[in-house]
Amino acid sequence: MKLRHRQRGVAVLTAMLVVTLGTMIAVNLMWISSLDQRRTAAALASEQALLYLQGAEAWVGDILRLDQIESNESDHLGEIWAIEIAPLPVDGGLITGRIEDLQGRFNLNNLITPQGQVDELAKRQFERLLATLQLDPLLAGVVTDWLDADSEASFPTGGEDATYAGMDPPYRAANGFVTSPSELLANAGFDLESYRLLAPYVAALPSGTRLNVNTASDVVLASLSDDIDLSIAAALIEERGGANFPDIAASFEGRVEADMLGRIDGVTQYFQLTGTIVLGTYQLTMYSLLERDPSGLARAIFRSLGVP
Ligand SMILES: [Ca+2]
Ligand SMILES: [Ca+2]
Repeated sequence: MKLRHRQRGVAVLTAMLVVTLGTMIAVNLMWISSLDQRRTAAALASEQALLYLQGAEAWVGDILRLDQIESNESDHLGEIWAIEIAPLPVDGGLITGRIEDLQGRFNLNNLITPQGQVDELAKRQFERLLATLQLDPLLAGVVTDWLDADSEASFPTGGEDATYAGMDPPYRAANGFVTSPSELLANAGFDLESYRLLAPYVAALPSGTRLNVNTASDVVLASLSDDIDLSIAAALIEERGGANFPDIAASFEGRVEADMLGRIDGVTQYFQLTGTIVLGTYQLTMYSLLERDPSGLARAIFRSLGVP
């Protein structure tokens, strides 16, 4: 009688254990499958978003090609590419975007010539740009060191391996051209605040580009010469109106050094598309650096997600 009672107790316990184990396995399976579902949905959304943004990029390439065919003699802010793209509804979401002329900014890689030498004229221009923004002009030496091949620090302020070896964690100077202005954040003397101040006025393009004065802002125009302050730059922008300078040489001769005159222009080869897509709860921003050739063909030579 006692034995049978004990056996029944064991049987009940075993049954409870089986039920508990079964429930645990079922819950676990449900959790895994719902995670899988979420993961699949996110992967699908991210792939879909990328495809949509690449579609937008092709569409923008077409806008730039048509502009080249219709008006290859100048590029300015009154042209159709410069107009903010109206939000574009797509299946399940919305795309927004804008095209910017990156040659209206100071090209950081111009600090070094394509042959690898420090370009003193560009360095002085960068010093003026920093000064206009009330940043330390000596940061120009730091950025030049980041780009130049050697490891000899600029005088009086520079930044080479010796500087960065002391950082936590330690790293080394790139000693090569930058692909994104955000690399400045790794440069000694830059913090998020100074970077954010400078970022709208700089670009990372192949070395040797000219500045498009038709699209340059007052801060960038003021970097061209000690004789152009912000108020003269504002007057120059007034002069070009919503379009281009009819005669760039006439507007800038006497205001900038002869060498600098050869570095300004009214046309653009490099544009940046900033495209953002929202698909349900998923959002993605892609930055495309577009290079337009003389025939008008624009292709992406660099793309980045999240950070330009
Ligand atoms: Ca044009
Ligand atoms: Ca260096």
